[in-house]
Amino acid sequence: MNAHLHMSAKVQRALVEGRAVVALESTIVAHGMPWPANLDTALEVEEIVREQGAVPATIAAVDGAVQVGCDRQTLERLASGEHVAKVSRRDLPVVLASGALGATTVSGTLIGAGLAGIRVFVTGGIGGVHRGVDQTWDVSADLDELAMQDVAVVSAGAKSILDLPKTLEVLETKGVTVLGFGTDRFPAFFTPDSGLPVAHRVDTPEEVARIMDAKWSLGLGGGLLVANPVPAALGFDADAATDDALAAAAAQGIEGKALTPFLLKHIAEATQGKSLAANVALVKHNARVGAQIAVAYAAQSSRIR
Ligand code: PSU
Ligand code: MN
Repeated sequence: MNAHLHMSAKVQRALVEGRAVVALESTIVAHGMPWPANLDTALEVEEIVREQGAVPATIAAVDGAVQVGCDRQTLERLASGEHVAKVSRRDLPVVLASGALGATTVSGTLIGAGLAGIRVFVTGGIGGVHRGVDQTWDVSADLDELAMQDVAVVSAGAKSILDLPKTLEVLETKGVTVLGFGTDRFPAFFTPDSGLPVAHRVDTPEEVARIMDAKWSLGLGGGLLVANPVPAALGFDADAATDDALAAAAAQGIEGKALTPFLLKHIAEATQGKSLAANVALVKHNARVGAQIAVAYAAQSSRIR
């Protein structure tokens, strides 16, 4: 194995034996949620994955390596640390060379999952094309990485702070297969329906597993986005709070990698924690569905082999 890639014993064994493994990101822990909800959620999400019969693998940059499968102590450091780097493809070499602790974004986590051979990855909501892109050129590296790695990402659509029509256009251009899980509509993170259609609908984990196999066995590399809506009871309209957060970010000159964490924090405060509760709920929901997809894909692969 490469000196810059470390797998936990549990994850390595599961992969060798062809059992279901689910990758989890660490930026949501370090920068996406406040302490201690972030640690509680990270631990509960891992437990949900186990309950469904899969092995969780939280990915981060630790001691100079991409760590695939974090222990509790590392999760605690990620959740409580003041100076944890936010790591996408661009940042990864620098953070690895310095040995600093880094939380991987969807893009950074996709790299780790791809290197380890993990085919399913659960997050909250992916990054995408930011509003006002004509001025800022701010397009998340998540979209490029989704196109490059052979991984199915389960997410509650893309974050509602984004320009969702443009985000879907870029996904189409890059050949990322977007599937509505139990829905014909693209979800918008805090709400189950963005008003935009998805090209393809699926209703079972087995269907997703068959689509994954069709894509990769043919050599059509790259990712899939399984868009899983937030449970309706917990979804809510965050439009007003989002507009407010965007105005505050513009007034304070917040941009680049600081923007997404700033907006999420601002919206959580403006909604008295309602958005945080929805965020926690949708990640857990994604973990359940993602683990079921990983189990279905592992079962299907063992039949094919
Ligand atoms: N999903 C969440 N909360 C988050 C994120 C996703 O529920 O905090 C993070 C992911 O790590 C994603 C990142 O990759 O936000 C996008 O950041 P940017 O827009 O700077 O690319
Ligand atoms: Mn950006």
